[in-house]
Amino acid sequence: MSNHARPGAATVLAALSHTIVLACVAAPLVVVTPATAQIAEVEAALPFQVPAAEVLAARRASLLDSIGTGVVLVRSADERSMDRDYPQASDFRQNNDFLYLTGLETPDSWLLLSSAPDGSRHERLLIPERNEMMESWTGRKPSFEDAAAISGISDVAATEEIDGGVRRFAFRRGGAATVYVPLSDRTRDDELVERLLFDWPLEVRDVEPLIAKLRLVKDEFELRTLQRAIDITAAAHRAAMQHARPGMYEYELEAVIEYTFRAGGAERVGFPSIVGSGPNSVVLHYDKSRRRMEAGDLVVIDIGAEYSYYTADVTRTIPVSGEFTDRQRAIYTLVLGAQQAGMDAVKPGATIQAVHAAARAYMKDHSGDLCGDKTCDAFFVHGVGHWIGMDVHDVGGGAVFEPGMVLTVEPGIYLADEELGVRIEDDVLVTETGYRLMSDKAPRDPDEIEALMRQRLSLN
Ligand SMILES: [Mn+2]
Repeated sequence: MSNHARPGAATVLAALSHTIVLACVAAPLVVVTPATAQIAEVEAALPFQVPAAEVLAARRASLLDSIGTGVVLVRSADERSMDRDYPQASDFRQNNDFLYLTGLETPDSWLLLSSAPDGSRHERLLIPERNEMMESWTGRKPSFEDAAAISGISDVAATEEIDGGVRRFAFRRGGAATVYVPLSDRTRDDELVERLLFDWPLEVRDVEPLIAKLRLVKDEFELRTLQRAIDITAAAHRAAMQHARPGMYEYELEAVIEYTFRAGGAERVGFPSIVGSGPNSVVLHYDKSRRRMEAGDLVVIDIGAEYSYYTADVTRTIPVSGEFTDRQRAIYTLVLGAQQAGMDAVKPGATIQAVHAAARAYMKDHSGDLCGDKTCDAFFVHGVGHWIGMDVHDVGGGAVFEPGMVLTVEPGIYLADEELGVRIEDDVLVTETGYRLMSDKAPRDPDEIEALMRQRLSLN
């Protein structure tokens, strides 16, 4: 608005007529009340969980075991600026490695660990001091005692001690010659890290691969938490199956899904929800959700709730009308078979490459003439899967499978000419003898999907 000018009559009229036009064109606002029954199946809703202090202590001990002698520095995420970055204070998300080792969601914090040549170890936590003036805006922040109780680290001091404190810590705790810090693209340019470390004669190494190795094999807390994220995501898929109908916009279906996430206790989405119908079903990372879905479309729904920092990643492809056409069902069944072949290859000692090869081989061998003069694997244009955990594409690289690792198995076929995309993605735990399907609460059999879609819930 310009200066303090009062709106003239013309402006008011224009605004009014705009409203009138909108009222004529827009459909009446539909209040969505989905999914309550689905959530009831995911037990009682539980809020955010952190591991017990003993679990966190065991993770830190494992990290020090893996370095032998040295000092570890891990920094928390920073608070984001409400003015500059994002309008919500609640948008803060802790650095995964920091949370994994401390259980703390405090910003502007440091974890210091040391392991001396004589075998002695020390742990220290630096967090911001409480500021009661600020707490009338932000709510209560953890005190040093609170942080000690959550993390199991008894030596807690103020963040300001990082300057100088790191050197004292390193030298006093056994004159460690090696310092391990996260050396990602982000931290490499970090002025503070540089000032603290690179102007003194110590060897600096990257700690991230060492923590990644630990995070790759999930402990009991992680499996429980991840299972819950997956159960919430499966509930959202069932809700989507019961609400999808021709004429609905993709964003309406996305709203049903994300409502279910939040109602189940998920803090946020693990990644932008993909709800791609018709022509969008062949776009792998379509996340605009703006199209009106029509009878005859398939819709690819690739979603993941994030619960207590663990992210599910489950994809279902469903017919908007509630019934697959023969053609859609034939492609769907081929993808499903390829997925099963991939999962059957999951066992200790195998690799993601082996799973990929098994899924692709099945698809090639069972294509018949479904994809014209090519075999359908020509239209399976991405990798078969990835680790999941605190990141949706979790750390760990190309490791050989061991019990406790969790990966996705997600073949797809994308026929752009027919606007026909099918992806089926499940979350699979490597066990002693093979695998366990963690996302089995989201139907993937085409008959089961159609049966659930027949139980349509009304949005009105
Ligand atoms: Mn995925």
